[in-house]
Amino acid sequence: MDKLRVSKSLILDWWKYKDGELCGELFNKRYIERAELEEITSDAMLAGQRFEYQTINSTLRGGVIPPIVTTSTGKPAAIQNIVDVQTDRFLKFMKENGIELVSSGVKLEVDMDKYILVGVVDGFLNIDGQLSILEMKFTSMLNPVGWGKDSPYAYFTDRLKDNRIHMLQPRLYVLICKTHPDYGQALPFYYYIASSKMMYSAECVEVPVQDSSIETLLTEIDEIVNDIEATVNLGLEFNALPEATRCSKCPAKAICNKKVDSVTIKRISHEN
Ligand code: SF4
Ligand SMILES: [Mn+2]
Repeated sequence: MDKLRVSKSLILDWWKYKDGELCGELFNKRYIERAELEEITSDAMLAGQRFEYQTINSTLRGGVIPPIVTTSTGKPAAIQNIVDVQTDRFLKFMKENGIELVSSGVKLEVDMDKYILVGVVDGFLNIDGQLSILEMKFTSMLNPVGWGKDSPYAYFTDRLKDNRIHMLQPRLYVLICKTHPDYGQALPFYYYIASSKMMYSAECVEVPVQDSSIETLLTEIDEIVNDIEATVNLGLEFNALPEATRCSKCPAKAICNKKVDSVTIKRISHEN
């Protein structure tokens, strides 16, 4: 097989697959066959893309500018108003703290011999002369109680089934910069998180990443790559989870021969 391209989403999807929450055939199509899949977007995702464009000039593939989010009648959607308010607050935050945006949407790849590490850094910042990594989030999960609580795979806490907080993205991106010849050092990592629900709620969080935690991540990635390669090299299949509702929303549905759309019979035992 070709060298695996190990990204944040590959790792997250692998965890979901191992937890029985992601169809193995989708994993196979996306990361092994690297097939062209449907793009499934929601208003929340479009708003997030537009937010990153208005704040740090991030464009879509091919330099396409994400349009403002509109309703079906073509008027700006309510969420676009939140994007605008949050954009002003971000620009004010940058100015007040003397932070400079150095670059945005930077694609990084590092050949690790056995696999390739890949990541797209939302932005590089200059904070008091220190180059730093910026990850932007526009999310409904920022709330006074703490965010990322609803999903075990939320990007901030990456709370795994064993309740471990993984912090995958900061660790992975710091690792990529450290091993990338253009950077060659562990850079500070910042999240800027803007709420997509409460227009005045936003925060900037620095996540310190120790060398030891990068070493642990490298070991974890090694194990994942070994597991995936063993499955492929032994000619085994990834466990598919065909089920009508799941398949109907699946980005691989047009090219998947395991897809089901019929009603199946389930047996429910109710007697002792
Ligand atoms: S269409 Fe169904 S079986 Fe095929 S990859 Fe998607 S979820 Fe899995
Ligand atoms: Mn982002």
